[in-house]
Amino acid sequence: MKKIALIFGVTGQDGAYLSKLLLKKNYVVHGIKRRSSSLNTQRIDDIYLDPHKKTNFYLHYGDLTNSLSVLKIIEKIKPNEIYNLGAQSHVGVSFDVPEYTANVTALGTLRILDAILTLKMQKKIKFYQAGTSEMFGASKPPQSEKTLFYPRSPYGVAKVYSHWITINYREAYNIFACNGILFNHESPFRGETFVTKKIVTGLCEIFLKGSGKLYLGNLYAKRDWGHAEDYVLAMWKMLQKKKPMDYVISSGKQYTVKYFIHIVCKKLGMKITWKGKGLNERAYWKNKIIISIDKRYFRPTEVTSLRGDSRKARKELKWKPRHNIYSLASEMIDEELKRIKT
Ligand code: NAP
Ligand code: G4F
Repeated sequence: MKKIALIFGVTGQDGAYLSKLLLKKNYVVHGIKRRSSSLNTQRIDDIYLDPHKKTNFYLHYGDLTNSLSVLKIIEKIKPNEIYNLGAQSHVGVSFDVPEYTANVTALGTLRILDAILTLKMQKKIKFYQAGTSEMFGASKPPQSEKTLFYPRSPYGVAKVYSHWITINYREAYNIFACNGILFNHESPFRGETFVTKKIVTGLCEIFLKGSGKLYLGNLYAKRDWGHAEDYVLAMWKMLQKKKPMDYVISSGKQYTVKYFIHIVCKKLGMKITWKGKGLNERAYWKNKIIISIDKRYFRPTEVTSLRGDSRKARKELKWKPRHNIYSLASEMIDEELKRIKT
């Protein structure tokens, strides 16, 4: 019998990579997509077939803000594994829509766990919760499973709720439920408003057109960036263990946003020079300003330094990333150049 997986957040970056991984592992994959006025399935269009034909990949409408829709889908699909990747996942935006972020990103998790319980499926279903390094916030690196949470955004706070409600349901009701605490991971599928993708897209367009301008916020925030393809494998590995546990997944390396710009410029062969400080800092290429600072991209409270200690996952899950920041940036640039040219 094929295993059945249900993915909340299937249309996002990780949802797309995870679906492809599970299909390769011979799962039947069901994904939940939100109703949207424009198409939101671009990342999975290549694996979605006409549902009237025989396929192992199905999409259903649903929404994490709607308990009954969550419950009915789980009852209908009867999955062996549920991956909760659904979230309002943008940290900056969470300051603009904190209540909505809490509803989806915190209570959405509770709705899934409660549905499993209500349906008495706690013995059948394994549950993965997409936790984040944003939960560490102001805590100093390196951050591990033992580091104190000190979130610095409504998004981070919502994820801390999800983390603890997952542990509580595991302990109270014996649900096989794991928290992955994943550090930043990127790919050509990354949403356009996250900083790596924004830099790659902006600089590739400027490079091809010979001019243009990119506006950014804090260039000195430090992040531990990995590749989404490596990170979804860790999610799956967590659910294959005998005992449910929580794991940090990270590269262990840390770079500034400015250094990421440097990597992209180097690969594109663009020689840039920096002038000015603070809000007046700017980058020049061929004597023209191509990067300026715009304070709208600063957050009211920032997470300045993230670097994960993933030794537990490397030992117990035998997980190791295949990519590094250079191969990641290179792949993102190649895909972006292809996209712009076509
Ligand atoms: P993403 O690209 O923003 O995808 C988020 C997914 O959640 C999308 O499919 C989105 O649907 C869906 N979603 C949003 N609101 C929903 C709702 N009300 N009901 C149902 N689905 C909803 O995020 P990602 O980068 O793939 O990340 C996956 C998960 O890991 C998220 O929970 C994120 O918070 C967490 N995480 C990400 C990182 C990272 O660096 N990427 C690190 C740690 C944790 P639409 O396509 O319709 O918007
Ligand atoms: O790319 P970012 O928006 O990612 P952030 O805030 O670290 O959050 C991402 O990673 C988390 C894991 O730690 C996930 F949980 C979360 O869902 C999301 O995927 O910003 C990275 C850094 C920040 O310090 C930000 O202030 O880049 C800085 N930055 C500078 N200029 C910018 C910009 N961020 C964005 N989005 N846009 C800018 O123009």
